Amino acid sequence: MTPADRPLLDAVVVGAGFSGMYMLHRLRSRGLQVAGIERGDDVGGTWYWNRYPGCRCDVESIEYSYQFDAELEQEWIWQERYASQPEILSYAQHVAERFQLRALIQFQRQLLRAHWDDAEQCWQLAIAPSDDARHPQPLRARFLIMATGCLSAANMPAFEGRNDYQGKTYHTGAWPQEGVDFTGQAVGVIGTGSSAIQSIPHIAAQAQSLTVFQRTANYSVPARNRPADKAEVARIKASYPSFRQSNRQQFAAFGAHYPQPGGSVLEADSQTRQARFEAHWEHGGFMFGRAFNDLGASLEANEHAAEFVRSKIRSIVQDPKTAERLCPDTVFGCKRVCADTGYFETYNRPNVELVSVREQPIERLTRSGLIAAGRTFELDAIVFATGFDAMTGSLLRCDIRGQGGQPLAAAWQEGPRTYLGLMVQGFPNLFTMTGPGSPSVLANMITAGEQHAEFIDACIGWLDQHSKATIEPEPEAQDAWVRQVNTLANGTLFPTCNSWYLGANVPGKPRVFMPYPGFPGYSSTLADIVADGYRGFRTRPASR
Ligand code: NA7
Repeated sequence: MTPADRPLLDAVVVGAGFSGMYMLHRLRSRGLQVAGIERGDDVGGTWYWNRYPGCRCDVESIEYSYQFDAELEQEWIWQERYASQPEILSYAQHVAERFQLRALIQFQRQLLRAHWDDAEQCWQLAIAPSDDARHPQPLRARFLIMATGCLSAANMPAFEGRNDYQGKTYHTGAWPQEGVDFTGQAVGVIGTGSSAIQSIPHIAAQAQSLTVFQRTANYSVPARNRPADKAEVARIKASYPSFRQSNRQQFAAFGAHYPQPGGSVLEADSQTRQARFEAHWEHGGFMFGRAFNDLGASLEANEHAAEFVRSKIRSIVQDPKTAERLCPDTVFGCKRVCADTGYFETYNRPNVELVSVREQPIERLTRSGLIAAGRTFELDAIVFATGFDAMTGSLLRCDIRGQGGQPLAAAWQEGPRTYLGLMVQGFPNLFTMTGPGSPSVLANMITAGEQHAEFIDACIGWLDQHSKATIEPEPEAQDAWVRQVNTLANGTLFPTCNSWYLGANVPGKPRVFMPYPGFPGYSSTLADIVADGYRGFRTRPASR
């Protein structure tokens, strides 16, 4: 088959999580020929893969849902304050059925290659079964839309002896569908990020023994999960549009109904300070960081929140040495704060041990366990709760080449460079949903995905209306955008520690702050750019 004979679609959407599903829905509604490509055997994205015990969203269920369809919004009833992974996956499946999306999606398929064909003004794609890259199928599309998620490329540290280990290994982000029974086993968990903090209490309750290998202590606030409050849900649903509208004015596009920030912690007396922190701790969830309005702005202010959490850890964890090891010394909130259920309490169990691998890292895996902190551990199973090659990992694992055959990996050698987190100069008609340089992980992800789907849909409509075949950023607009994201990030405390926001969790990854801080400002920028005829973008008419 010559390239010109290959089927030409209007768009291929890679990934059938919340962003990809809505993107397909929008483009099909516009009458375009679209196809979805999905690695898994069903929809759900993040919520399809992360099936580890205890997995749940840290954004409240009443907020973490689509808002594009009023009937859908009203008919779906969330069971808990924070939805569990199975419930969110059911919701994704419900949406796929309700809007008949599955027919558009090729499941268990991966995008291997995407090469821009300047003569044909389209993307030449190679699609293969998820588990077999040997016999890819060709496909062509005018637009390539990557909805591959920000936290979907697992980070597996390259420990020496990785292949020697004979026990079972699991990554929290690729958990077996059938679940795992740890009964009677000696289990090791590597990592103390959100996935570890959620799963550890469950694994500890089942396993014979649990050893947690911690490199960096993490802040966590009780989630205070509970059954959904029916009266509160009814009240919010009765005025859902205005609830959504007020959320869109929030820094992270959610949290309008949480207690609003108090004044400056530095100006509060010690009694007010303590009372306010206590109230927010009792309220639960990572909106604890809103107890005062300057916790994210000044190190001195931040230290008050940090010390409050440390005092809580010391009061919960009975063994003083373990408690000290669990006390973080980083800036509160520079890594995403975790919301837990019984995490610190788990260290009071006799079958749980915390091992610090900060000074003496994990040396190697052995046939029957691992060596760390100068000790040998015998383990039946090792859980890698080691996170993700965030934001860029899922884009760079495909061989994407733009104009002149330039690989995306080369264009991003010194860190991702985008315009609006949506497009990359030199890669025409490639859209990155919730890409680096957009609010993405610093926002309600479903809202951020919907915003991008609507932008991309309207943009394609505008191009067709104006008889344009291609669009990409102007180099100057992209440079200015990268500068703006950096300037905004440098005005916060986010860059002060080694987080995945900075790519600092993956050895060798350039240290660049990737998400755009501030959803409302971003929204008005998008609106202005559209109103200005897609300012900062370069378009070309059809070449023939
Ligand atoms: P995270 O938050 O990136 O956590 C990964 C954890 O794994 C973290 O504690 C890391 O320590 C640890 N880690 C990673 N590599 C190693 C090695 N080589 N040795 C020891 N420990 C290691 O990922 P999660 O899956 O928990 O959460 C991701 C997001 O999902 C979360 O923020 C929520 O938004 C939902 P480190 O801190 O880097 O020292």
